[in-house]
Amino acid sequence: MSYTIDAARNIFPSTLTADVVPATSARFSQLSAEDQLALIWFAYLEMGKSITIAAPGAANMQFAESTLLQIKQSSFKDQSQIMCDLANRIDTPINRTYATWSPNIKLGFWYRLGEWMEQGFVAPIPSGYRLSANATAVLDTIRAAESGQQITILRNAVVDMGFDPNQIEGYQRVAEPVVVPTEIAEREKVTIDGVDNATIVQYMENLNANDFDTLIKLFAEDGALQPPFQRPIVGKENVLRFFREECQNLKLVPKQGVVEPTDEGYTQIKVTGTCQTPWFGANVGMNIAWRFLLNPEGKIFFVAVDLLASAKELLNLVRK
Ligand code: ECH
Ligand code: GLY
Ligand code: GLY
Repeated sequence: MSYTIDAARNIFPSTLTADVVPATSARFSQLSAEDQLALIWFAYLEMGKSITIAAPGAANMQFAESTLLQIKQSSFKDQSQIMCDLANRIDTPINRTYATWSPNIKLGFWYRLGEWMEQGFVAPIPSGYRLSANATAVLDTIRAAESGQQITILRNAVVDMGFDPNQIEGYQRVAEPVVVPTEIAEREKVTIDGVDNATIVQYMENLNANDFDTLIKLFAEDGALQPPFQRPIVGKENVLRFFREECQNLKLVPKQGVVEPTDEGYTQIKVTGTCQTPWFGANVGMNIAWRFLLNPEGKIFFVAVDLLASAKELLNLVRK
């Protein structure tokens, strides 16, 4: 008997994740499209006072350019309709295009629409728009969350818009091109208190260097990666595609961890630290745990990445 992915998901069960994120995303999805758009607008404006968002790179924008132009050339009434349609996730040509985009292209698209709303090229949220009581409550919950949790809720909202890709037959995924990995000489060395396991250190260093082809060699053939609040992505090929599409230019800052031998020659390792996204850089350090299960050959059979409930959880390295 060896581990199953389902069993692996339960290693280090005392890890406390930020449940406020899925709970708030679920409440958000119940709101009307008008409330959703207005709520994000208000949240985005407020957050913008304390954290700066980086402009999307040209690589992210090129795929959205023609859709953006089409929207810019529409009437205010049509623009409002297009944005509501996105939130309502109905079947429209724009929603089908949107569904094919990687998260970063979707975020870049909304970044540009937000700029155009400010500049008067795209229909604004009606001045004096009053959020419903439910929407106000959701906004209050977001206000009270840590910045890493706030940006995760915003990202979820953007990723979930548009038509459901599972309902589009044989669609082509669209993602920005993969950048060249950082030169070996320029790579930052990672040190983790309590963990000198070479696979774990190389995982961090290769991900930070965008060296996904080397990174994927650390995984077992049937290995899996579970991003925060998602189902595991199973199998080397799928994990590599995820790295290429969604993991460029992240900065992982692991700080401490524990290594423990477990059943049948497997090793479980928990590491905590922070992670930065290229959108916010050092402005937002998300508190993260990595829960690894290495197989007897030392390959990654499973790794869960968790967004932690609070900074206090960084110190929770116990097994039970
Ligand atoms: C406006 C109003 C109308 C509606 C909308 C608007 C625009 C909103 C905009 C929002 C922009 C939001 C952004 C959010 C970015 C969030 C990024 C996050 C990244 C998290 C990454 C993590 C990585 C973890 C991982 C690690 C691994 O080891 C393996 C890989 C991986 C206002 C117009 C919508 C513009 C830019 C949360 C945690 C550590 C699992 C990836
Ligand atoms: N500015 C962040 C990105 O384009 O990914
Ligand atoms: N999930 C990686 C990112 O959007 O930055």
